[in-house]
Amino acid sequence: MRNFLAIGSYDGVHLGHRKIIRAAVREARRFGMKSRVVYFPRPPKFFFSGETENCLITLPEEREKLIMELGAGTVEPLHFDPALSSMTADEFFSRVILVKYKAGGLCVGPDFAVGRGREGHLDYLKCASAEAGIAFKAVPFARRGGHKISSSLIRAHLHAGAVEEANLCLGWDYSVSGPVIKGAGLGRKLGFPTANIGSHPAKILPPGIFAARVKVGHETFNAVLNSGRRPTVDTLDSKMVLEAHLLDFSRTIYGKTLEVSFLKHIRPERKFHSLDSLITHIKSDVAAARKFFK
Ligand code: RBF
Ligand code: MG
Repeated sequence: MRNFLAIGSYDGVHLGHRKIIRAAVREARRFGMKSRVVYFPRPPKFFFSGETENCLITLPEEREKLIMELGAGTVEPLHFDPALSSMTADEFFSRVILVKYKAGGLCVGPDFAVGRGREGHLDYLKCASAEAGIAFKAVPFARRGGHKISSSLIRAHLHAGAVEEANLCLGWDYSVSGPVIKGAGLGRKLGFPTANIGSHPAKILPPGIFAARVKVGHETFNAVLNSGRRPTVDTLDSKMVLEAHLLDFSRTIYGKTLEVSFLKHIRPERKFHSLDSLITHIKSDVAAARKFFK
């Protein structure tokens, strides 16, 4: 069976990506083909810039799960490497799209391009598809507030701590997962024990204090998050950490995996003059989170 192929980086699987993938699923059905989604685990942009940390909206496994939830027949990674990056648009089209993925149809977003230096844009892909006798569908940008939704826009929102705006562009609540790792126990001494989450270094950690939903196994808890460098207790140049204080929760959960969904930005992190002042602010953060969840 031939495939209706959707190909892109799809980092974030945002509202624009969702339109593309749903279109591929729909077109595949219409033509009696299989919908096949191929994605670049490391977006070519980061292959070229060399960035590896604090830059992804979604890890590959998160992307695959979100894509499969949209009804894709299959999803598979294509590793963008020097060989791939040096192909011409013609080589990429014939070797990858036609031969490797046996495309009977192709569906892409408006900013997708193939070949070295991104030489083959939409017009190229449209012509190449017509010549090869396969179907072609270009899906326009999803928009919000006059802006084209893109992974870059969402990354900028996340880097600024603007998670509500990011979530509206994503169509799902931005989340970070990881095991609970042992902290110094200072949170407990302050009266606000936190689960420190060992998140993957490639994931973006939005900076600030947030109201969040935390999943532990099949249970979900309301929480307040600190995602920052703890300047009050640590040196200013210390690493970003993600810690969650779960509301109305008193168990220990070391070793368990948590999934934290960022829901509302409460305030930026600050350096306080005293621990008392930090505690006062954490109390009002907890109150703000409770109010959000009410
Ligand atoms: N640490 C800071 O240095 N500045 C802050 O503004 C700050 N805000 C926090 C808000 C909340 C809701 C929580 C749970 C923690 C916050 N922390 C802050 C981190 C705090 O210093 C940390 O939890 C303890 O040091 C234990 O790791
Ligand atoms: Mg802690």
